[in-house]
Amino acid sequence: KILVIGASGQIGVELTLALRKIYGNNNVIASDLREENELLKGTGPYVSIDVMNKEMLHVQVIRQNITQIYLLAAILSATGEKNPTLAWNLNMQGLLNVLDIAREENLKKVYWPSSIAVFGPTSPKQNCPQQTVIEPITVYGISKYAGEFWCNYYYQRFGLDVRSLRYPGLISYKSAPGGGTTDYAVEIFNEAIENKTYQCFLSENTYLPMMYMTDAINATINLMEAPADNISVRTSYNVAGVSFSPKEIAAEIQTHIPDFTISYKPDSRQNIADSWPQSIDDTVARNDWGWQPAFNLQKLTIEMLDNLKLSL
Ligand code: VAH
Repeated sequence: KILVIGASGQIGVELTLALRKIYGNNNVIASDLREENELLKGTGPYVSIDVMNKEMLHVQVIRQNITQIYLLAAILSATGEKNPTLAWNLNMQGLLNVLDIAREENLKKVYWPSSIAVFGPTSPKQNCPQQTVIEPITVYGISKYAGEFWCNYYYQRFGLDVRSLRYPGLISYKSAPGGGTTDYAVEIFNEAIENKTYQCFLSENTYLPMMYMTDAINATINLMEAPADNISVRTSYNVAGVSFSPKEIAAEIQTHIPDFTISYKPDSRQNIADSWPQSIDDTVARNDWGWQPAFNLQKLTIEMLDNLKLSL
């Protein structure tokens, strides 16, 4: 059985629904510290788990006959800068708890997301490669980069089949993001529909690597289903979707909502955004397990507006 930790979060909701479709509702146990997300209710088992409570997590893994764990619980970049100790403790200890239990119980596979946030100001801005100078300057980035090395260690030392992707900023309509620097790319759609105007907390030409959630979920499933021999990266794979700036996504929205207006009021998240690459080179993921994004800016804008209008 599969355990999803952090199932009520932005990625967790969609990943849980996708896994249930593939493996069967009752074979995917959703868990979170928070209460069950509305979209998950009635689709399968839900347990309350605090990933920081290693003993309790271990009991659940045994009791629920878990063979795979997807660990999505984390504090993201902006929130992490407000609460460095909590971000480091949760992001790091949560992963170490899962890796250790997975080793002890000889679990089949573990999935753990990293992020393009591992890259810092000294990494190449354009087509940032899989291996390069990586000097994160946020607690979130530090915890994700350190976590990548722990994943690699558990693979090399204990043979644990743990796999990881460096997600760009993720855009989705089913569940809200929480505390990220790229969240403007989700807020802008909600505001465009509800208020026809959006005040953006990043400046207009802040290019960032982004990805539509459907692509991110497909990348995760494809990676986890790839033969172990194809996996050449046991830290975390670069994957790219589409890079754009607030100005570009606003213009794309205006082709659908002509009277939509945007204003800019950069805040502390601007420094975080400026430290990240503007685009990512994902050649290794394409070669190893056939990664291929499906959503460009035009397509994701249509998807987001259509689905958000429906939910009004
Ligand atoms: C964040 N959405 O903004 C996350 C992501 C690349 C950004 O890791 O912190």
